[in-house]
Amino acid sequence: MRHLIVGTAGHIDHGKSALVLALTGIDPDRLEDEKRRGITIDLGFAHLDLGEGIRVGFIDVPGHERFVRNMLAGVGGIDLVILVVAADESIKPQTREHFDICKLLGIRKGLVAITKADLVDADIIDLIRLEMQEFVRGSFLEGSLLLPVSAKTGEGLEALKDELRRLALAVTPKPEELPFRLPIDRAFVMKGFGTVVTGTLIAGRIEKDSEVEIYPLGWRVRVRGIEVHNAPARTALAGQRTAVNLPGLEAKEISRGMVLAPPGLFAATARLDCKLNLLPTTRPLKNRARVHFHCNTSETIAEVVLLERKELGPGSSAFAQLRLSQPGVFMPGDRFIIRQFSPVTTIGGGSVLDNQPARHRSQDSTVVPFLDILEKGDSQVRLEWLVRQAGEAPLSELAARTGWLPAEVLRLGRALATANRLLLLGQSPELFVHLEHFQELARRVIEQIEKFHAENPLVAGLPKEDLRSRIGARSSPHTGLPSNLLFNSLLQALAAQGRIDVQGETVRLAGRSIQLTPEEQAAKDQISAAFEKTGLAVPSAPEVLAKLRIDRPRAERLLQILLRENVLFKVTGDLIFHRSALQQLKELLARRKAQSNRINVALFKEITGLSRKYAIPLLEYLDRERVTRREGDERIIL
Ligand SMILES: Nc1nc2c(ncn2[C@@H]2O[C@H](COP(=O)(O)OP(=O)(O)OP(=O)(O)O)[C@@H](O)[C@H]2O)c(=O)[nH]1
Ligand SMILES: [Mg+2]
Repeated sequence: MRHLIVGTAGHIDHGKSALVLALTGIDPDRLEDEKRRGITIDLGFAHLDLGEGIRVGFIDVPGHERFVRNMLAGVGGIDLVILVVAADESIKPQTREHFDICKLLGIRKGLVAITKADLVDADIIDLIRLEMQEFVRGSFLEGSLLLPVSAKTGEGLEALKDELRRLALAVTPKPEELPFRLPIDRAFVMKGFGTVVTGTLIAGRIEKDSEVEIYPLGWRVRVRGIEVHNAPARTALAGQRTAVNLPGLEAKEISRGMVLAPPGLFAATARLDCKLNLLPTTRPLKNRARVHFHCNTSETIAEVVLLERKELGPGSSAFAQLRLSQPGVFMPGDRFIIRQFSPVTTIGGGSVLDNQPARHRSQDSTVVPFLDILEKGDSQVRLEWLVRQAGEAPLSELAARTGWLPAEVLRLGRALATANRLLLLGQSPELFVHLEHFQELARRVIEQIEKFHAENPLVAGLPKEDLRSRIGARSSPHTGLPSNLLFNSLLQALAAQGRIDVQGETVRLAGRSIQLTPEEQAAKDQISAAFEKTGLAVPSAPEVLAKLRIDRPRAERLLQILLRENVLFKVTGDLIFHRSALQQLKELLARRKAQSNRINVALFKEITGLSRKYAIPLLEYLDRERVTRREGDERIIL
């Protein structure tokens, strides 16, 4: 089965709706107002089985100049256009505007229907034919069929169906292998069913009973029912006109322009980097101009920030950033239209390149080359550059930025990892790290540790967290601090290469020991000896240090080294003992144990000759060391 969407286009009253009715038997004008006034106001829908496994959904658009915005909500999803021109009127303003829109949206195929053929003579038809040939020259419709038809007599209708059948086979089907996306064009309440939303499924497939999210509302809900072309279905496929029944929601809160997509996969954005094309017939577009922005079924105001120049001339193209007044879900490759703020006329369009760009600084020379790659590169190259620009990016972020299934992002990521462009760290969710970013961070880690050692010769190493903020501080604005996962992988890799040592929370260059000058070594020995000499009866550490002829900050650092080397032990606060003193104490207790394994504070003071001030902290130290164990007022010697 092939599913595709055919749209009408053309000036008001040129017979678009009458043609759809004549082809399908379904009147696309469904509103009471439309029937009464005899014009189309909003989008109309019909469908037709063309045989040979081809099902066509029709989107009939209004031709009235005031309703171009409604036309734009429908035309985004179409694969083929029937450009309608009335034989008795020929080309009119909305013939031009609708056709411009079709060109800007990148519609690739279609035909010209010369309607109301029953109203004019054959030589007039020939004249219109010539005019239309000229009109479509150089466009996607050049060389396509120009067919006189009449909704009244049925002339040309079979030939038109034949041509649609032929074109249908040439159309690239909408991608079923992407996450589903249904830009909503209508939301209403159906008696007995609740809320129903409709739209053209532009990608993927929606299953009955699956969970969906309404973006940007963030509402998640289970699909109770699906209809495709007014018939119940279990699954809706890309390219089908789809109605989805969503129970328990307020239809009022859901509006045209919102998007149904897999829960949590995408993110609504209010900033887009794009390639912008201006129509040849417009005035130049100034930097920071405000325009109406139309993409898929959504519409909002946008500020255009030109990234390459101050002004965009008629008929030219450039990269630009659009700042939207309302966020929406847009994916790279989505086509859009811009219309002048006032008076409202179509002035250009383009395609989305990046749906999560930064606010670029004007002197940032990396922006244009980056967008160039997003515009021209294949999937793999684009993915590599998205990761390169971010430095590191989780899988979920890349799925939201590309519009691909996470499995596809992972597949391409693995290929890039094999080609030594990326590293994939962690598992479910995977973290993508560009190899150049990893190498640059590794270089900075070494650089920062070296710098630290140079500035702090008497300190063994620096805490991990310090190091992380030091290497992150000069990181690019996109990345900030490296994530824990990336940072730990960096340390692991560098340790495995034998370049650094990681001990607990401290990092240092491999093989690095503290380098002391002979003078420092002598001072260190002096401190050690001072503590050794005083044995158990030590005064507080500051008092010991005060007696030495070493300046205080340096003495403190040397003391730290002695503590780290386990020459000295800190029992509490300022109470520090030499290793040998504590050894003697343990031996004393061992001898005591030969008589009795119980001891109390008084006895301890007696056998050690210590005052209470030292006895209590030392006993607590011995408890911690499991030399003794407290039991009530006594201690057991273990
Ligand atoms: N004689 C004749 N009249 C036609 C034909 N097709 C449409 N008409 C008449 O032209 C008028 C406009 O037709 P519609 O189909 O409503 O035109 P439209 O292009 O859909 O107009 P909008 O949707 O408002 O842009 C109606 O009165 C139709 O009856 C035709 O083939 N022959
Ligand atoms: Mg109509």
